[in-house]
Amino acid sequence: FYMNSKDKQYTVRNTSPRSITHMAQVSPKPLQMVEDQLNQWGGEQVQLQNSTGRRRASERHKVMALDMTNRPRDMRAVGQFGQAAVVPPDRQEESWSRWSEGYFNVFLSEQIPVDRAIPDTRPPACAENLVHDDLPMTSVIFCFMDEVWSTLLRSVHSVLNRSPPHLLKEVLLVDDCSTKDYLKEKLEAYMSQFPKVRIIRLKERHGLIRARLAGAAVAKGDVLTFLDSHIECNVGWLEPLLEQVYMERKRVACPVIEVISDKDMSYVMVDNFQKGIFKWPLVFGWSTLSQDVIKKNNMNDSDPIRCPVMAGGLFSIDKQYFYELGTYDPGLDVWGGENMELSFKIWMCGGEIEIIPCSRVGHIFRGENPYKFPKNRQKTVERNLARVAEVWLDEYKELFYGHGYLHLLDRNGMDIGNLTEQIQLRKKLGCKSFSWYLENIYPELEAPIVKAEGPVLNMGIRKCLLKSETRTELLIQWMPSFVLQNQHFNYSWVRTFRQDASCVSPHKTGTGVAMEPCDNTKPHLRWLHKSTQVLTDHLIAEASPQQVCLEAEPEGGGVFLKACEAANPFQKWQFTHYYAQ
Ligand code: LR7
Ligand code: MN
Repeated sequence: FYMNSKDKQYTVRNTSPRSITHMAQVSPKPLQMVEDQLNQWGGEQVQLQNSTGRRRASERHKVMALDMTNRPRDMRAVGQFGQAAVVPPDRQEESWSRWSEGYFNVFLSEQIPVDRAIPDTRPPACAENLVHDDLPMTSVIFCFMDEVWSTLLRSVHSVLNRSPPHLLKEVLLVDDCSTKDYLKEKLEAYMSQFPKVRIIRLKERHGLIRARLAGAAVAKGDVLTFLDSHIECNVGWLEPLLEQVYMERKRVACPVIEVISDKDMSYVMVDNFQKGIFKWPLVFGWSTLSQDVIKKNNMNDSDPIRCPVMAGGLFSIDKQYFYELGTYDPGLDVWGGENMELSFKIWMCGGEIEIIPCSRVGHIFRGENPYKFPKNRQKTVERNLARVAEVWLDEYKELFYGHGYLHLLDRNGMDIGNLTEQIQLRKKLGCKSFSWYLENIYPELEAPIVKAEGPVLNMGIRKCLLKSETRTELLIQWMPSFVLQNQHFNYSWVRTFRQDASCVSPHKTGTGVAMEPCDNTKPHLRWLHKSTQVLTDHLIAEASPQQVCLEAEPEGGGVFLKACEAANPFQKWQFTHYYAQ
């Protein structure tokens, strides 16, 4: 499943043999060793990579990855070598008062050189990796909205300083209609010293999704590399990403995202063997590969890691492939969900996503968004996720809605926009189903849509529910020795209580219960059933004003609705099977 990609990765793709260069001679330095590093750099001369020189594979040249910051101008500068910076006692207040400008230590960020050195955190094995010397060029796209000046600059400098010039086509800065004066006035002047940097201004606020698309639309490189605007690219970050995309054009390559501390701006190395995953309701997270998986696949810490989903902010993708995939859904607004959308699209439509451990980029993780959402933040994210769920999740969208988003399903007042184009796109691309994705790409996620199923036993009368074949009413009958098909019900994440396409429904008037065609968007078809195998509970009609429960008639074989009573055994029902959640 996880590839040990040595063979695949470095065999030459075309028939004409290409020469191969050493990517980088890595000298891994744990963070504690920055002092040693400092001494070392003070002494021996380190040769910079001249990446344009072609080398034959037989030559075993030690080549340093390009790092223009490896002999920093000011070795003693605040935050130099990625070390923690300290706010002087008399500036504490100032530092706190500026926190909300970016929701990180903006004061310290300003003190730190825009081209500081950071520790080379690549795993030692990266030293053995080779890359082709005719990799495609990339356009690096930063979109930003009111980004802090010093971090935006440091992001750009880190790209310029640590990317081989022959691989960097341009740096595109897409201003998503920032309000800050410094971003309007000073940016052009500052960036004019770098011929590769271009600034694109959006006339209205679009959010990061459409802002990235605006960058992609004018990009001249063969590969698009998206980055957040508060990052620092580490030594040798670019070559391994481009190598992966080059070897397999449908492969999307992500760097390891390391941490730039929001408090002291130190560069913190992250653990190895992490992959991007999601939990319901489509919440991104990291998951560490188990020792079993690592052993079974004979993985070392420099091997690519296949990811069910990407974090979203940092990745390289073949430009043509990005357009073949139909880019992002342009109907996604401002922030959120686009990483899920693109991840599902990539995997389900024939591509793949990998984290490349030899590529490392630091990112400032912030507690809050430093910009306003034109509409409310929660509503925006919900709407984006609902679009993704409707287009990509098939029947599994019930799990998404069931985990706290039932109000979206009802669509009262919520307009998630037109999805025709996205649905057509999925068809046109001939993408696989979401159940294929779960089975093959994310098998660890247990995703049963039904929470409980089988014959439903009433604990008072000790008989099972039965759907009448001639009437719409539900009946109760003695439990037979074999299971009748019309005794088989299920209870799902969207809280429907159903048999095939018929759902249990309370009568509009009266206390009866009947079956009607299922429709997930109808709130009156929802029931609450909180139960495990041992603990039985009530089936509660959620829509009714006072809580009413399904109750079995001790005599007569009928069921009806009555005010809930905690201790009434005739109101307790148990399904035969419950699924772990
Ligand atoms: O309206 C906006 N316009 C923008 O241009 C809102 C944001 N942006 C810019 C913003 O300035 C920044 O450069 O878009 C970029 C991402 O915004 P962040 O930094 O506020 O997002 P984040 O880091 O909190 O969130 C992660 O999830 C987002 C979901 O939409 C995006 O995919 C981000 O790129 C993504 N960031 C990462 O993957 C970095 C690692 C985080 C993790 C895990
Ligand atoms: Mn970010």
